[in-house]
Amino acid sequence: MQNPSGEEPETTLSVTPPKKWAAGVPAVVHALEYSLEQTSPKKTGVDLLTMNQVGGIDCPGCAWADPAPGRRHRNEYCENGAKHINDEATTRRVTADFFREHSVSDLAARSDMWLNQQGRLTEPMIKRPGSEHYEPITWDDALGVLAGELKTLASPDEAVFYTSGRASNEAAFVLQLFARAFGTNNLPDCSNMCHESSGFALSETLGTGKGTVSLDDLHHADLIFLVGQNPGTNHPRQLSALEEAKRNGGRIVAVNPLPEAGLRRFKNPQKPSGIVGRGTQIADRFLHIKPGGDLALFQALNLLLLEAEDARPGTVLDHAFIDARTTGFEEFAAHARDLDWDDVHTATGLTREEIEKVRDEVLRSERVVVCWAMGITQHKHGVPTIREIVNFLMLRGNLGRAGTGACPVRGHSNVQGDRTMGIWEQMPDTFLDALQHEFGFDPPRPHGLDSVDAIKAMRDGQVKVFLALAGNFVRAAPDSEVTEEAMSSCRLTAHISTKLNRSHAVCGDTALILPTLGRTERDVQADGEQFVTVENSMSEVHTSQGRLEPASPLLLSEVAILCRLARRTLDGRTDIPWETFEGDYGSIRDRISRVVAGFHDYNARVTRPGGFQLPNPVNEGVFPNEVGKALFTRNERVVPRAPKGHLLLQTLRSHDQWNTVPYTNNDRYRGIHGSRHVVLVNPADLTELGLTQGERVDLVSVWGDGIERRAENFEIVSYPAAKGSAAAYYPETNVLVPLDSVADISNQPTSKGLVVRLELSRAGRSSARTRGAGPPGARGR
Ligand SMILES: Nc1nc2c(c(=O)[nH]1)N[C@H]1C(S)=C(S)[C@@H](COP(=O)(O)OP(=O)(O)OC[C@H]3O[C@@H](n4cnc5c(=O)[nH]c(N)nc54)[C@H](O)[C@@H]3O)O[C@H]1N2
Ligand SMILES: Nc1nc2c(c(=O)[nH]1)N[C@H]1C(S)=C(S)[C@@H](COP(=O)(O)OP(=O)(O)OC[C@H]3O[C@@H](n4cnc5c(=O)[nH]c(N)nc54)[C@H](O)[C@@H]3O)O[C@H]1N2
Ligand code: SF4
Ligand SMILES: [Mo]
Repeated sequence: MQNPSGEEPETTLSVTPPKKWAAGVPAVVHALEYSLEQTSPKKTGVDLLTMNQVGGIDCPGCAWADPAPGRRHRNEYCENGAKHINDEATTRRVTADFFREHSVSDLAARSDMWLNQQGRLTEPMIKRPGSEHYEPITWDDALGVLAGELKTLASPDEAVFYTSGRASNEAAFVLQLFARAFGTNNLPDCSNMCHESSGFALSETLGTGKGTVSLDDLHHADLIFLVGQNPGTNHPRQLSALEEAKRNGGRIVAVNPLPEAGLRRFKNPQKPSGIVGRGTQIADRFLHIKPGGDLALFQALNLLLLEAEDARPGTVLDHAFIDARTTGFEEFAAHARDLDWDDVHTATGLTREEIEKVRDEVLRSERVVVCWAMGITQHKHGVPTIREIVNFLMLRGNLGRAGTGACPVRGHSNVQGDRTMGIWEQMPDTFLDALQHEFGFDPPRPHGLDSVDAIKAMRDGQVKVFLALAGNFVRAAPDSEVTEEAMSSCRLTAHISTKLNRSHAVCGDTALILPTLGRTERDVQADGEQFVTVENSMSEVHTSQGRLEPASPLLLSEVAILCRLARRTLDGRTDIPWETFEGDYGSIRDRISRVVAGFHDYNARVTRPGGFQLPNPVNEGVFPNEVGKALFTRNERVVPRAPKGHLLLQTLRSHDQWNTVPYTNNDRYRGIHGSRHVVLVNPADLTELGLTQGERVDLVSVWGDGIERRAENFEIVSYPAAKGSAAAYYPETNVLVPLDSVADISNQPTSKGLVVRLELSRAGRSSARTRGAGPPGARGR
């Protein structure tokens, strides 16, 4: 499978029919294969048995919730969770010798997979200006260099502090506290590129940016919509919840341009029936929607509900809910009635009859939940689409009751918690007031830079220092070439990381690698062994405690690195007790309990089995938005179109990757093996475009700034993608996403719905090496 250096070169692509079911025995075998590849069997067993158990490690994978403590399986994890944890617990090591051997430009020429597979980072390293190599540095000196650079800035706003969603609540709270005490709100995060559209749409309409649904709600829903998400790959244990919902009589409507395996059948590997049986059918109804058609779909459904109410007054809409809890219904309804069914058909590719069948499902259902993820948020009109989903839920009072609600399915395991802790460039004044009251300094009030604006500011020379708490910014961000130039133009870039990635190689004049403990590892500080806390997609807050020996004795915890940096940088400018925080994370949680709403008695409540659930105002009938009521909205009509000869491209995840980190070149459920440089296109589109499966094409994105963005040398796979659409993997295709192509209102990059054309490849295939390496795998501009 892999050569000794860990690289898995791209081999000849082989394509098999997409799978009709997810999980089952192959999932278990596959997870085990990756585990054995990365760690010793003993270690694998130790980790996995404590994963998602009371007192154990929170899975570092996605943010899906755990069942109540008494209802957990002995193996409460999925294939991908097992892969993620073993990727962290790998026995491979990146040492000082490694950096002596590999220059920065050598590293920049390697593939994402190769970089990740070198193993865990083991000691702090510095690349000095003009040098081609990282060299070892002591922690003291490394933090001294970083603090020194921060102190020379003309303004605190010349620094940016990025967070990726694996960071714990404690680390996140300390980072935002440090940034604000330093004097800036420049706190971009991966959420800017993920669920930002959900946050904006939900805050405006409901007054909370979070989902309103618990696992129990899902289990007891009559009807669940899965819109724009691929649970079999990205939230595998969601399938167990869906299976339970179906056992309770629930039905499922899946809406997706791709017939994803996890939307079809689920063979639960934790049950005998999942091993020998046919598994559970997941979607009762599959809407093969065109990309970006969801706004039109929900507008059409809403019109059909209004018309059903006209036909049988008093039987369809929940007037009690609408009258008591909402505002704007009349204006919404007037707008909703003015709908052109031809446009709906063009936007969705669905017939009126198909949509009417879904309306009938809705009318038969007392309790409805809508789940969504990147297939919605990453479109230009992600915010209006989510607002329209909220309209849809409100019409029949599907909010705030058991078995109902809005479920934005979060990505990273603690991305929601990081936001709760204040990682956001736009935290409201109430939060900043509480910080001020607790810590006695004046937090800056102007909003800071989000991810897209941070890139622009770096590019334009306004930001000089970039510090990342986890993540891989240059690969996660859009317009790879612009982002790389922006990052390289910084005076200093520093990364608190567990594993090597491209952001260490494409770096500032001075660059620091600050290696840190992962979730799996024992974290011992002055006051003894520590645990951290996290919040899942359903607002449950609980502990996570690693048990493994750290990958290297030189690792510091995220909290320790940040506290030491804060002390060095702020020179006693505040009386924040950084040293106490570092020694005892309970002392951080004490402060959180006084600053963040819903966290009273944090230390006591979080150590109860299963932790505690944060209150959701919507479920208490309260809507803390500007109007104090749930808001019906009137949303524009959008018919996404690609000019003739073009397709709408989505960039998405394979089954074998964690965001910017591919584990293998396979995507088992979609039947893709041996290569990630593939583009999935509907056979009818291929005929129209005069192309055939197996041909090599460049993907060229069309954007009105005169710059050519090109991802080279992708092999065509004929695939049942919705007509007019194409799909290819992220991050190889990030080069195609223009920095200015963002979602309205949320400023989230449009990683879905890009207009592209396919040109027969100019480059041809030079060698397996160039395809596996040279990361963007692409050339632009
Ligand atoms: N194994 C694994 N798990 C992960 C991750 C990972 O990389 N690997 N990443 C984590 C993170 S950070 C996140 S945010 C989540 C992401 O979870 P997902 O949102 O499931 O991620 P994507 O791979 O982007 O898939 C988007 C899905 O939306 C569909 N889609 C695309 N465009 C449209 C559209 O216009 N309409 C509709 N209805 N559907 C559309 C796609 O076909 C695809 O099924 O996963 C998390 N979990
Ligand atoms: N084109 C396109 N672009 C996208 C997306 C897309 O669908 N299409 N999706 C977007 C989304 S939803 C997201 S969330 C972002 C993801 O963007 P990021 O969150 O920035 O990227 P990740 O790949 O999750 O980061 C992986 C790195 O995190 C570090 N790491 C892992 N675990 C830990 C830990 O415990 N502690 C620390 N300190 N470091 C750790 C490792 O060094 C690893 O290399 O990408 C976005 N970009
Ligand atoms: S569903 Fe998500 S949180 Fe659960 S085990 Fe799998 S990757 Fe981890
Ligand atoms: Mo995400």
